[in-house]
Amino acid sequence: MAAYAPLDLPASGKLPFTDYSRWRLRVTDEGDHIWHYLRTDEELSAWPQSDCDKYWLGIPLDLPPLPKPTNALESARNGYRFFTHLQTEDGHWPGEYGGPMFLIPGLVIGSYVTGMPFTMEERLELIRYLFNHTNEDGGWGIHIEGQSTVFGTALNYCAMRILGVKADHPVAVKARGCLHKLGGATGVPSWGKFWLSILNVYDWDGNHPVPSELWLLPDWVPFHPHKWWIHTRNVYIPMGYLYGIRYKMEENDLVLALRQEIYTQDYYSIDWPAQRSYVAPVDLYTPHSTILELLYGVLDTYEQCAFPPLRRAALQRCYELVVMDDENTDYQTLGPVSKMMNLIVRAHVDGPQSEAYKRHMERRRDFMWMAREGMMMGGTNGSQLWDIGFTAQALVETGLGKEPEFRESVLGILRWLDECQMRENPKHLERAYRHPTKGAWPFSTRTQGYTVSDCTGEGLKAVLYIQDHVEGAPKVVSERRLCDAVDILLSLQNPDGGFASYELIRAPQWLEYLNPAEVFGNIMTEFNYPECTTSVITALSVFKKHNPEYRARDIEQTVKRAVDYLHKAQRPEGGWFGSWGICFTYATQFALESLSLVGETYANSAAVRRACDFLVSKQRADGGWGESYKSCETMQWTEHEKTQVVQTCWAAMALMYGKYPHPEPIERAVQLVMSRQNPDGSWPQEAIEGVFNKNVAISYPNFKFEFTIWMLGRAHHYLAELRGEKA
Ligand code: LAN
Repeated sequence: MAAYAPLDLPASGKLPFTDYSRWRLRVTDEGDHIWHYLRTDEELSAWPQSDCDKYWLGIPLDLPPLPKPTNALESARNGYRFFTHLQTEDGHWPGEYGGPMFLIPGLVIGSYVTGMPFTMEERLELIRYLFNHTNEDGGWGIHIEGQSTVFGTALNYCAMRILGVKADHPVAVKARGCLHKLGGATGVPSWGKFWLSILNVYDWDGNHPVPSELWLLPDWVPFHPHKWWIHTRNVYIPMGYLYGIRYKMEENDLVLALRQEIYTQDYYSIDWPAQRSYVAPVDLYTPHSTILELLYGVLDTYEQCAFPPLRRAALQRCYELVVMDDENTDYQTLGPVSKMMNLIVRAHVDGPQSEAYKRHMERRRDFMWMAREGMMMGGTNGSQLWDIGFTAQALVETGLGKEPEFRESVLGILRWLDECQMRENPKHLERAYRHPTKGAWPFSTRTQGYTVSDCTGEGLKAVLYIQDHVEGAPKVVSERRLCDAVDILLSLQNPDGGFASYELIRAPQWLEYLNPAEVFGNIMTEFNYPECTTSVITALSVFKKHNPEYRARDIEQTVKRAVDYLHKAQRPEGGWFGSWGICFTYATQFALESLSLVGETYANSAAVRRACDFLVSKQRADGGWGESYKSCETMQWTEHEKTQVVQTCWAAMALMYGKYPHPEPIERAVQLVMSRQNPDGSWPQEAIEGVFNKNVAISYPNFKFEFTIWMLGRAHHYLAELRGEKA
């Protein structure tokens, strides 16, 4: 394919492959992020590069140094001064959302097999990102900080080759060497087997079945796929379709070449059925259970004689579900993996002339983010609401939100929050097995449009904080809409009191034994999460102060049961395990925030005392905290080699929520965080902050502003109070 012709490239990705002064981020009315490359001088003079563009591209902002802070509040203020440079006109903070290293391959393979091109600049910078994220051994891991795996290396190798890197390029040679050392692509985990089969460089016979027929079962069946965790089922719907038709790219020179390059044996001599359950040991996080293996035995046999009318009906059903997700999200779909799989299904069924094809092609760009080290595929179409929610609360709680200097910024936040709340349920609700959305806030944008429990909680809190505490702020979000948000929150509580991520827990937890994706943990069902539960408890408590009448009894009971759940979820060592941020530090901060709102403190609660003592025991000699993403994998506290600013903030916030009576640990945390601040008010990027599915780390680069500002501002007042002074 000419659009993907091989390229002559530099030996490394150190220097940009494109002119970085030409990249611009356009924010659409819906809050989506689209990176453009300007080609003409007219365009360049009509559209100057903003500070936000420059920051994310790694171009120095050349801001003058700010007055050196003499206390924590001044440091927070300087931090916010810097942060306002990154706020866009519509009021929010764009940000990169990278980390996972299995998303570019989906983007590239999906585009390639459906004939969707990239611009030359996109190709070059995607390649450069891959170059810049190789490990020492030449391979890639499942995320940017992880050791090389077959999943990361086989898929990114193919992506790189499709994008135009020649087989004899030094980066390709080294990556191939690494892949071969790991045993070659036969041992790629099941999601990798799938992508390579789509590309026609892995035989479909090397895959266990992905039975689309499950969607024909009656809804009440305990393991019916509509009860699976929404990300898992939304991946397995298009996957089931594409497996069912054994979709594959036509053979071409590149396909034939890749078959020679990624294996350690002759492609045509591979025993494919023997590879179905084979996954390289470095990749294995959740090995198949015996029950799953037995089930696969049955399914492998069924597949030999799949009943054609049944298969057709099942495929039709999966196709309908794909279309409904496309229509509900304006072709963004729920996430980056389903995005590219749905795209292939629609390209196949609807064809390249269809509206669906064109919209899908356009919407790829919402996920493509330009960074200093090249172009990546984001974990979602951004973390817009999540970032703005924390920023709003940081501003109000520190008092910075009241300062005239930041007034415009705060009002911008409120405008954005107002726009972002969902006013309606999705077009396809019950038929698409969706939870209602009216009144909810999503993680990214209203168009993506999925309810998330804690995003609704943070969104609601952020609005209430600004509308009720910033003088003169217009009440743009009406009481009715605030109540709609409360209704959504109340609808999401599970019987044992906790809150999960997108929906109620719909399936029994034994379903986890059927987890077919060897690289993730806890993906089959929703689970309760202390983090999500906290956002809901705190939002409801804040709302209750604002409006003591609306569903007062429901709120009271919900909060009570949620707090009971939190108590039960505390670990014997004193912390809470975090599923979405790293790790015990993250979740313990949330849990203590909840407990503080129901009046539990170090003085009166054994749980809070245990938690604070646990955190204090982890404080380092330099005054900070540092926890590695490995804690999330192993579920045991694991120290990071370096102290981390963001985690220091979480730990110090936790101590303040718990009303920890001794000032020293908090003072030392403040010192550490202040000592790492740059003269322009910013903080440098440190280790990765977030996580999902236990095994994948994901970046939240705006956390280094949100939680620093929040913690420093709060600590200023807290420490003054402890010392009996007036802040
Ligand atoms: C996210 C990001 C945000 C996150 C929080 C709001 C922080 C959390 O409290 C609830 C769950 C949620 C919404 C979440 C779920 C899983 C996501 C969407 C992600 C971690 C971002 C990327 C990830 C998604 C599953 C990535 C695609 C990979 C697959 C395995 C399908």
